[in-house]
Amino acid sequence: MSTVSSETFSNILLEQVREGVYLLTINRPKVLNALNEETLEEMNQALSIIITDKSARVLLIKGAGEKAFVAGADIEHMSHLSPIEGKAFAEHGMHLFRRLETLDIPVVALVNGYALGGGCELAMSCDFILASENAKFGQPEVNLGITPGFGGSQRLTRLVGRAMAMELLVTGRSMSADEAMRRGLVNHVYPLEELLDHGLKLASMIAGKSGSAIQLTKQLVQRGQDLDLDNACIMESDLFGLSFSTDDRTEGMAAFLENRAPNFS
Ligand code: DAK
Repeated sequence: MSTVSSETFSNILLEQVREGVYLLTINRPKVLNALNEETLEEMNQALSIIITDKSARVLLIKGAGEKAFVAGADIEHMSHLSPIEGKAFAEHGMHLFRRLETLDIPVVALVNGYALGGGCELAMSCDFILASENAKFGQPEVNLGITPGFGGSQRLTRLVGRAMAMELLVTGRSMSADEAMRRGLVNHVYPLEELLDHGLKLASMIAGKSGSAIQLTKQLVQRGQDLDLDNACIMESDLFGLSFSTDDRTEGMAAFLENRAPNFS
């Protein structure tokens, strides 16, 4: 894989692997990529870099190594926190995950192994998930005597429904990649060694589409899901109208009428 540019941090790697395609790797394989305060901070910095790059089109997120995406919030780190520090840690993660969810570009999780607790919450903050066959998803916080703290109780419920979310949250059991796909949490499952290639192919396909249309579409899906249908459809009409003000709309329609591929700006 050739790289256009890369930024090295202590706990993550941020690479621009193709024009417009960023790959963020959580890089703490010795602790199965568990999230501590520094990792959250570095991910925040990485998002700031991506936001200022107007050519950014897609962000992929994976874990380093072959065993884990992210095995949760760092339990060693959390074991020393006071209740006030615990609240601050949860707020830090919540803010970061919400930033990911509302980023202007699609964010895709490549779940290459364990996605437990904060790892499952991170994956669920992405727009969708591709998983390897060895992936395992779960919210095992009940085993530690705590509740999910990075939005897991809310996003899991929205994604798999209340009854299944309750079962997973109160038992702490893990789901295989296949079960997660059946339950609507995962879009596709691939052999581990093929996961990144599939992620990159998908990212290239997205990067070739209209960036402005994708940005507006993400807003529609993200903001629309918490609205009633009437107001959501009004928002869709508004953003549909707004899309007619873009150069991409002029180019996309002209290309269709001239029977050629569009060249989006
Ligand atoms: N944190 C820290 N270290 C971890 C870790 C984690 N979450 N998961 C694994 N490790 C470390 C292990 O301690 C071990 O370190 P060494 O002993 O080698 O030094 C190394 O990674 C390899 O792990 P194992 O030896 O355990 O590997 P196995 O293959 O045997 O087992 C496993 C893999 C994923 C099943 C197991 O490691 C495991 O159960 N890990 C913990 C999974 C877990 O419970 N995750 C959820 C964490 S709770 C909140 C904010 C956030 C959250 C909650 C509240 N507020 C502040 C309110 C979120 C909570 C969570 O995410």
